[in-house]
Amino acid sequence: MHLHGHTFQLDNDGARKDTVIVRPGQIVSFEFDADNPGQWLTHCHNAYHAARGMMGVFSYVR
Ligand SMILES: [Cu+2]
Repeated sequence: MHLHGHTFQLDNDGARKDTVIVRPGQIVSFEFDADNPGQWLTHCHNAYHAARGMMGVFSYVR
């Protein structure tokens, strides 16, 4: 999964990134700085998955 507009840090990994592999049935949690308010696309990088709806809008206000 790819989150636009931010980088995040996985709870179990020190690297900052904007994509993470999420396997079927897996839950991934991460921490990020909410310092870029707006509407941001989040989507799967597998084009077939994205075309089938595996995308959404991540939004918040300051
Ligand atoms: Cu996918």
